Amino acid sequence: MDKKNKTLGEFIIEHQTAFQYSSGELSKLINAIRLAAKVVNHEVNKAGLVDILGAAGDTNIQGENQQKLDVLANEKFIQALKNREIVCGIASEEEDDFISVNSNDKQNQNKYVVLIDPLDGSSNIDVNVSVGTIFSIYRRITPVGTPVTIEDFLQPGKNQVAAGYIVYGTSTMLVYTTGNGVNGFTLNPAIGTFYLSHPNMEFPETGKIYSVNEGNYIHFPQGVKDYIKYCQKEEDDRPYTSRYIGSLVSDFHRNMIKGGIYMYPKSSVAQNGKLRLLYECNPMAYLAEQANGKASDGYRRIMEIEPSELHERVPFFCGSRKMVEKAEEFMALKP
Ligand code: AHM
Ligand code: MG
Repeated sequence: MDKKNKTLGEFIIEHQTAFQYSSGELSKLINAIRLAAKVVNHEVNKAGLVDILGAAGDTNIQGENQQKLDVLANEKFIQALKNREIVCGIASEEEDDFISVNSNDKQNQNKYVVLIDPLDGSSNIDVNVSVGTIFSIYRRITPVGTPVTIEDFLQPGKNQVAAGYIVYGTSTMLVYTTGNGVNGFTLNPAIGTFYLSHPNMEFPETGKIYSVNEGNYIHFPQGVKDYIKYCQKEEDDRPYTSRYIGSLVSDFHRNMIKGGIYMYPKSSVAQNGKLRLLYECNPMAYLAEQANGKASDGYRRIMEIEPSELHERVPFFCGSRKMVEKAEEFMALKP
C-alpha cells in the first residue's frame, strides 16, 4: 500500500521498474507532463485577473501579447515535451496536423508519441468553472530513426501505454495510469508538489449520477431517450441525480469517485457526437477500464475502434460498469 505523503516524483521512480518495457523514457515523459501541468495550473489560476490585466489579443504590461488560455496551454505542453526530447511526435486538439519532433543531433530516436487536449472545456474558463488537460501516450509503430507518420497516431486505444488528465478544480489533481491501475495526485500549490492523495482509484460498480447535456434530448436516438427516462424513473434506487459540469475531465473525475455515467451520444444533428476519439475518449476509456469502469460508443468498446483521422469524433458512454451496460442495453433495443 502506497504511503499517502508520497510525491508524484517519488511514485514515478518507484513504479518505473514495474513497467514492462521500462527504459526510463516513459518516466521522463510523465515528468515533463507533470512540469507543464504546474505551469498551466499557474496560468489557469490567474485567469480571473485577465479582466484587470488585459484580455486575449491585448498587450500586457511587459509588452507581450496576451493569449487565450487554451492556446497558451497548448504551447506549454508542446514546449515541455519538445525541450526534453522525449517524444518523436505530438498531436493536439489545437493543431490541425501532428507535429514531428526531431532531437538536435539524432533523427526521431524517441519511441513515444503523445496526443493531447491541452485545455478541455475551455469555454468554462470565463465563468470560473473547472477545466482539464487530457493526454494519451503510445509507442510509435514506425521504426525509431525514421520520421513519424500519421500511422503512429492512428492507433486503437487498446495500444495506449499511458493516459491521464489534470483537473484544474478547487484543487489541482493529476490522475494517470500506465496500465497498473489509476492513481491520483493533488498539487500542494504552496510548494508546487503533487502528492499521492488517491491511490488505486476505482469506479464503484454502479452509481446514482448521470451526466449528459439534456438540452440535446430532442435530438438523441430513442435508446438514449429511454435510458434517460429510466434514470429518472422512481423505482429501485432511482431516480438518479443529474450532474453535468460540461467539462469532461471534471464530470469523469466526480463520477469515478462517486459512481456514475457520462454520456455524449450521437444525435440527429451530430452523427458522431462531439468528443474526439484520440485525445478525449481513448485516454478516458483507458483510465475507466483501469479503474474497473467501462467506456463504449453505445455499441462497441471505445478502445477497439480503429481510428481513421486525427480529429475524428465518436459517441461516448463512460463510467460505472453496470450503468454503461444498462445504457448499451437501451441502445441495442432502439439504436
Ligand atoms: P472542447 O474540447 O471544445 O472543450 O469540448 C469538449 C467539452 C467536454 O469537456 C464537455 O464534456 C463537452 O465538451 C460539453 O459539450 P456541450 O457544451 O455540448 O454539452
Ligand atoms: Mg476538448
